Amino acid sequence: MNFKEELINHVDEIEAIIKQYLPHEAGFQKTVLGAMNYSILAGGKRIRPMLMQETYRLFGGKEDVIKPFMAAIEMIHTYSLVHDDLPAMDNDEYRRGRKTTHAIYGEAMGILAGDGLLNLAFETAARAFDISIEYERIARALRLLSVKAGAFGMIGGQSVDIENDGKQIERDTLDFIYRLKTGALIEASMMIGAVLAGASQEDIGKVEKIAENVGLAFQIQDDILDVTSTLEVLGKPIHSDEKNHKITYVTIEGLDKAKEDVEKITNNARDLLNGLNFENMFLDKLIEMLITREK
Ligand code: GRG
Repeated sequence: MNFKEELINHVDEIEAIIKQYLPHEAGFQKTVLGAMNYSILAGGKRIRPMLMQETYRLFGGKEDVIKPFMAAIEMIHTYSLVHDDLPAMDNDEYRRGRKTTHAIYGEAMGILAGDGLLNLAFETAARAFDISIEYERIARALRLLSVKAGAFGMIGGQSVDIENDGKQIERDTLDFIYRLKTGALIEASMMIGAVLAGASQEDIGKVEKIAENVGLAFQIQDDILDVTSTLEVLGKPIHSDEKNHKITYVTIEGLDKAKEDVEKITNNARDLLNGLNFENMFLDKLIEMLITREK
């Protein structure tokens, strides 16, 4: 099996795990449950649960305890996208090639679907206590999930991003935004994998550093793709960063340096990964793929 086939199999496996934890669309609140399912089942690369599972495997993890956390991280990621697309934030009508949640269900239901997914994420992650008696590891993983998704993680990054919208920001502000807005959930994904597999404190610290690099490379690559792949709006091709008037790594450093830096940062992550006393070839290839991806 080549890497691409392996990747497809992994995504299929992850989709099946996520579906296991989704609500049935029944009862008086079936509209919000439908909106939650609509948003999480819209596709997506499932990179965060994949990084989590592969980091768990890297440190020898073989149990089902990782599964509720894999679903939970994708629920949190999805809620962040649903809220990011709202009129009060990016006001986007399309994502992943289909209508955004609020465009279908209305703004109020978009807010509630995001809130519903965030709460469901913690309810789901807490199910790990029914699967394993490694209570201390699970509690540490839950804490990581809350911190990295919260005001000292993704929400903090998004807030600084919103506050600086349309302003001429410097590299240090951009770095802060990227580290938190994009990086924090990637750090949570990989660190939770390590924690649940029982990795040492020293190795968990190394994983945080690897994930920080992966998150940064991933976001810069996203900026590059924004420039190199065009969107059609009203029949006219435009670049998505042009649409949002955003300052990005590419607008500050230029396209060539951005490409160079993605490669450097990714290689740094891979060197750190290969310096551990554990090996996971698939994880290494997955990280490499982040710089060659085209969406
Ligand atoms: C609203 C609290 C709150 C946070 C929003 C994730 C986010 C923070 C905003 C989305 C906008 C954006 C470009 C964020 C950077 C992270 C990023 C590249 C998200 C897209 O993740 P992918 O590419 O998406 O993994 P898929 O669709 O594949 O799941």
